[in-house]
Amino acid sequence: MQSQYSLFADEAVQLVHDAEGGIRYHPACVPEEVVAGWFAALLPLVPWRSERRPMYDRIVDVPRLMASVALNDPERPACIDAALAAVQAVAPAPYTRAGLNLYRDGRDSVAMHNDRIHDLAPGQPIAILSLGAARDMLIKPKRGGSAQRVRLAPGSVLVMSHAAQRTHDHGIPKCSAPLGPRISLAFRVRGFRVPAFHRRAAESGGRRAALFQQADRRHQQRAHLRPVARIQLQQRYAAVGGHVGRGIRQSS
Ligand SMILES: O=C(O)CCC(=O)C(=O)O
Ligand SMILES: [Mn+2]
Repeated sequence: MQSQYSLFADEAVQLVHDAEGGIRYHPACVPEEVVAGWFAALLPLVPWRSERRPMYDRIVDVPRLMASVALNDPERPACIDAALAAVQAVAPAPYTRAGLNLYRDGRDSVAMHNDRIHDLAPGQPIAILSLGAARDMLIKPKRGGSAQRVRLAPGSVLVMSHAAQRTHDHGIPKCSAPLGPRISLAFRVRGFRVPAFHRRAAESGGRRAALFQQADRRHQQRAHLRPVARIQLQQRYAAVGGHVGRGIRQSS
C-alpha cells in the first residue's frame, strides 16, 4: 500500500555510495506544518533524559537530551507511527526502535561517530527524520578526506546504510547562530548478528548450546551496559592498561 507520505518524497541526494544504499538525503518527506505538529506533541510527552559520558580524564554532560521508544510499545505517542510511515515510504525496513535526540539550541550537538552496529540488524538502514530547527550534519570518510555538510531540514529523512557505519562518521556540530530546538527521530532495526560459530553450537544441542546461550547473554549485557557501568568498567580496565570495546561512542 502506498503511504500518504510517498506523495511528498522527492528526489533524494546520494551522499555516499555503497552496496547497501550508502547515505542519502530526502529533503522533503513530510510537510513542514505536519512535522511542526509532531514536534509540539513530542516535546512535552517524551521522558527526555540527560546522560554523562567519560571524555579523556573527565566525566562530561552529553550535550543533548535523549529518549528511546520501542515501536511495539502500546504507550508510544501516536505521531511516532505517523513518522514511521513517512520513513517507510523512502527507506522500508522492519524498524524496531526510535532513538530521539533533543537539541535545545545551537550549543547542543553530537560528536562525529558511527552508530554502534553490534546490536543492529546487518544490511538494514538507519533513517533519521528531522523536526524543528534545521541543523547541519557532517559526514566524513573514516579513511580520511573532506567532510560533506548536509542541512537537515524539518520534514527531511537522512538514510544511512549499516555498511556506511564502518566507512563513515557523522555528527551534528555546534552552531554559534541563535537556533531553536530540534528533535531527530532515528529509526533502527535492533537485532545483532549471531556469529556462525555460535549458531552452529546452538544448533548442535547439549553442552555447546548451553555455552552459546551463556556467550549470547554476555553479549546482550555488554550491548546494554548503562553509561555509568561503562565508566566503571573503563576505569577498571584503564588501571590494567586495557580498554572497553572500541572506546566511547556517542550514538543512540
Ligand atoms: O540528530 C541527528 O540527526 C543525528 C543523531 C545521531 O547521529 C544519533 O542519534 O546517533
Ligand atoms: Mn548517529
